[in-house]
Amino acid sequence: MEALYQLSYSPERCRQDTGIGGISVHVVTIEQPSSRPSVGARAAGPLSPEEIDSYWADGYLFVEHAITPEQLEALVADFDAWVEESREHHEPYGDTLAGRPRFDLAPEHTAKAPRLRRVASPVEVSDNYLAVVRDNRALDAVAQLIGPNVEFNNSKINAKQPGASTEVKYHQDFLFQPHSNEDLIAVLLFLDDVTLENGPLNVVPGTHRHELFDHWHDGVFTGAVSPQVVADHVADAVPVYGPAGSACLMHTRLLHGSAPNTSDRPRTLFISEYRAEDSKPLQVSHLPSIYDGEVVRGERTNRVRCSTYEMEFPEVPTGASFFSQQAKAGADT
Ligand SMILES: O=C(O)CCC(=O)C(=O)O
Repeated sequence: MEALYQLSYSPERCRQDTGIGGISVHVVTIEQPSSRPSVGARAAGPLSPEEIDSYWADGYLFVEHAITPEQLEALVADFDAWVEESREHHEPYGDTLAGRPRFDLAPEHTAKAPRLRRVASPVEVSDNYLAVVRDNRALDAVAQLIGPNVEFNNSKINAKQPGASTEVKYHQDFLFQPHSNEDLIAVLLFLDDVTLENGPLNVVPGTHRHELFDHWHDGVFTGAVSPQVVADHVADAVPVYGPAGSACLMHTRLLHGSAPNTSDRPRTLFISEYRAEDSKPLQVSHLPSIYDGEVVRGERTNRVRCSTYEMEFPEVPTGASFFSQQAKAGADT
């Protein structure tokens, strides 16, 4: 299908003067565009114009059959082998480029009931994972949305074994990875059927067009928004679920989180992040990879494109994953 789709760019900017205790405070709200600026020809791909519009309006898109059945089978087989291997370990293990453990275990992990909750950069230890990040149908969709030139950024597996208490607190991915512009998309690929009970991703549609929320609280980078932000938005959250092999494409500014797995079925996501080739990282990666910056669609242009925003730089994690950062947020965020 031909999907050359030029979208117009008209950010609205409004300024309010607010009097607080006799002090005049200038609150600047930047309403982000609901569509991407036109930066050359869009790539052709699997998404219809309506799906493209829906992505830019809501900040996410659910896509079925994002990989082939053969790709799914290979990814699941490798992950099952890692879960078996984790039975022999009592604490996070393996090495990554960052010198942190590759395989992260939840506190309740035992040999009998393994709770492997995170594999950092599986592409470095599995040809099957590497082949999928380099070529899959969801990536074709990403190229339509932020391409034609697309770079791989990072990848990880987030797993919730049956009954796992693992919860992901509400956050925006961009607050972990400032770039020169915000054309970054996470592809959250379902390696299991995702249901309402096994800890689906919950997203708050439209929040990618609003502010960047602070993820620092009382001088601590918690990797999560404040309880007040959660209270303000949680009623609008929607779960994203569907059969294995589906994917959720998510804008880097979208507010999202996910709940513990209360079912007897696992919930495993393979999450790959991609960025427009002209979006340049402004800080060392929180999830370094030898494949970071590989052009996976289109070509290298040697250009940088900048958008306007303000945020505090994140803390680069020292633990096995961001779960240890989010643990600092307390139980109520
Ligand atoms: O594993 C999940 O449910 C959500 C993952 C997530 O929010 C993230 O990795 O940014």
